[in-house]
Amino acid sequence: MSETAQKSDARSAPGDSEQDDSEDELVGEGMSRREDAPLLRGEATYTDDASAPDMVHLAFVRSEQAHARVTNIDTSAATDREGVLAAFTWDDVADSDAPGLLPLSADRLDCDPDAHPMLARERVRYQGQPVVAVVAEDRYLAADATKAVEVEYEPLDAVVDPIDATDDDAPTIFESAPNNVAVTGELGDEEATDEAFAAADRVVELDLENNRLMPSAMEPRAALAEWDAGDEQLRVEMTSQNPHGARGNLSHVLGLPEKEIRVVVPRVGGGFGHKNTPYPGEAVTGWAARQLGRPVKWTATRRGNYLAGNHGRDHRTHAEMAVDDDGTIRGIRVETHANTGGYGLSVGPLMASGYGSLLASQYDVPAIFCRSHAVFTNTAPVHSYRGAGRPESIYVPERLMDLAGQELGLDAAEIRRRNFLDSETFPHETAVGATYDSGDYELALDETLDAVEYGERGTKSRSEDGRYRGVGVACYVDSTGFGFESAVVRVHRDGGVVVYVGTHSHGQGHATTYAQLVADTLGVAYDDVTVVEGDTEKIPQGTGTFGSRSTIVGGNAVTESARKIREKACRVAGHLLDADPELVTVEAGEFRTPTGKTCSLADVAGAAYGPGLPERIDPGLEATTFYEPEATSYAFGTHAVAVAVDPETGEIDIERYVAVDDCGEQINPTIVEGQVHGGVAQGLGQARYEQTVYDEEGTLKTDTMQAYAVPRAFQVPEMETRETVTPSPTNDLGVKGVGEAGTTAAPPALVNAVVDALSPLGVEHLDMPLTDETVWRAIRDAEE
Ligand code: MCN
Repeated sequence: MSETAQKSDARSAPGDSEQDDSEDELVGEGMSRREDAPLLRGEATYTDDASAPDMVHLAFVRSEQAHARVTNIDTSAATDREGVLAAFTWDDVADSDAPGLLPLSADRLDCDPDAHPMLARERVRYQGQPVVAVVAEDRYLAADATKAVEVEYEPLDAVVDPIDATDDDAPTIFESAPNNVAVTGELGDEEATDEAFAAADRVVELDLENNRLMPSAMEPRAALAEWDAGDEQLRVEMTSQNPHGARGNLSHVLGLPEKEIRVVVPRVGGGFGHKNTPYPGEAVTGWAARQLGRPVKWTATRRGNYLAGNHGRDHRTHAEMAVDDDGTIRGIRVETHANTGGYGLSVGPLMASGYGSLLASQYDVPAIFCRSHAVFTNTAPVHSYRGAGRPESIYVPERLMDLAGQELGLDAAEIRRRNFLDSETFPHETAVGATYDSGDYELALDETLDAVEYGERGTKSRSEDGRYRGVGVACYVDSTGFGFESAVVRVHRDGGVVVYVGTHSHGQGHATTYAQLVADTLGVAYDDVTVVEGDTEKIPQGTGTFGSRSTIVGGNAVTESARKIREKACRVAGHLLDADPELVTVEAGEFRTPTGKTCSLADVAGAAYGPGLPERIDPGLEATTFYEPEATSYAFGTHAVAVAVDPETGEIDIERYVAVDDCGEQINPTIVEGQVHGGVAQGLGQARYEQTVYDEEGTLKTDTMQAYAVPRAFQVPEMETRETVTPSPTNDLGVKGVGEAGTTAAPPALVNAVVDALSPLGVEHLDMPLTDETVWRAIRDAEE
């Protein structure tokens, strides 16, 4: 490991001088995840494992039409069946006190589209949209009864491609958006960019497709809702990355005040961004429980999840880079059409922290202009998928960089090196308004080149074994640390410590990481710290887990609460031991005075909750923090891939994969490595295998796991991970996020490698996914 800076003294607190240099410090240790044992033993339970007395089951009739008017619905044959309680349509929702409309997730639109109704209202706009909700005594009866519902449609022309959708003769999906453009966003200075382009020696340009992906978490979405008429409370147990956000969404759709809704989120079997947004499924389940006065459970089928769960990416981009003959970049100009699906609103072009604001990547680019259009189509809503704007954005400069190098005869590493922001220039505001906090990009590149033995891989000619070899390099920055987070640390009377925090782990290992932070800060044993996420009744407020934010925002929040407790506990201990609190030290849960008198955290807690505290000390041993970092942290890194491409089959063999990532100080290097591994696996999935296919009528052709090629274990290569450590000055812990590093870096690294391998044939670009067939055809076309 190479460090670019000394560890910050971020975790110091009054009276802890012995702790700072302690070899026992847990932060920085690659401890195994405490979450893993029940997972490995098969003891872990999920939403679908939950049940309630008298529970009934819900299943959806989904539209098989992508665009149609709903002219008639006949549910009688379904409701006549024994065991079927109800078959709800929009008319039932309209007759209830629930608005039934999902909140829009965009804050600015150029049109006024209909909100997504929780059951179709007159019209369907994508295949899979829920039309009828059937409730029955068991899930099989419910699923069977959906087939007895008759829905008549008047089909309308459909459009699935975001550029075709803007044609004058394309079908209109929402009347207020005649050309189907939901919003056009602009970022950067167009005039300055035009001038930079006019002054540059040359311009390279590319048309890129960032392929549409379907998040494939092992656990499909699910909910179990119970309405307590006595207490007037709706309890919804569900799959979510963001329990408080889910409560807000349910409140909006169901017209219930937040205080009457409790969202409980147990273990979540993967989210990857798509369990962070409002959907009809959970809302209808909650609504039906209220209507029927019985607990209602719904679990999406895999097909239902693929049809109607948010998809990701799907950009068509025209990108240009103005560059001088010595490789100096003068400007970047981008126009992208982001498919937002029916109703969905792609975060990519809309979020300031997303798409456009990362187009400078790691480079000193004086002028950038980006115009992005979010376009409605008759496809499933598109929203966040691990990276949410970052992979779409970084792919652009990283492909342009290689193309410019190719044209100028400059090596991919060299042209990047010539344009890096200098490590001394931070904080640095880019031409698209992102303020990078810290970075040492050249160091990460050097580490990567060293690990992949870049110098020895120079030849691009066909190797003796008949395969083409190449190396791809991709550098990235990642905006991490959005919003605020709350954390309560409560010490029980017996000294047990419970942390309540508003993030929600769905595979990231927060129960381990937060316990490491609290154990160190508080000076208690790791096993004495329990971490609780996922209950809106227990946790004051929360923003959830997405955008690689939890370590920065949640981590600092729990640390700050632990610090407050430590300070107070030392005062209580000072009172108990008759000593100056400033001189009390804590280690392994024991408070010690300079004269050797000691007491335990249980003694302190007992005193804190008991009578007899001096007036200057408030009773209780609990602290709450609402934390928001000063600014966004920009994680970064460089990935490199060495490939051999077989011209006979088009098969890509990944011979080496090296990832060098910098997420500032690391709380748990093992988890960081795991996060990089998982992200790279998904990034390579996008680059090599995954492609969501709709036909022209808007029918999803890849609606099963057999048709949609998520990489399997044997298709994920060995990878070597290294790190550099550049602390973030934006937060006390000096951390940055890492959860999306792999999905951002791997696609351009792999594409760059394959294009590099095939460059002797004149290949300049290939669109993802680089399936064997795509590569084989490219070679055949080039050779011809
Ligand atoms: N970490 C650390 N030190 C740092 C940064 C992170 O030790 N400087 C560790 C922490 O242990 C933390 C983990 O890495 O538990 C991830 O932290 P962070 O980067 O803050 O990301 P989040 O916890 O906010 O997770 C979000 C991110 C996103 S956006 C998606 S999508 C995602 C992901 O993480 N989906 C996942 N990782 C996933 N992993 C699994 N297994 N399943 C998913 O669905």
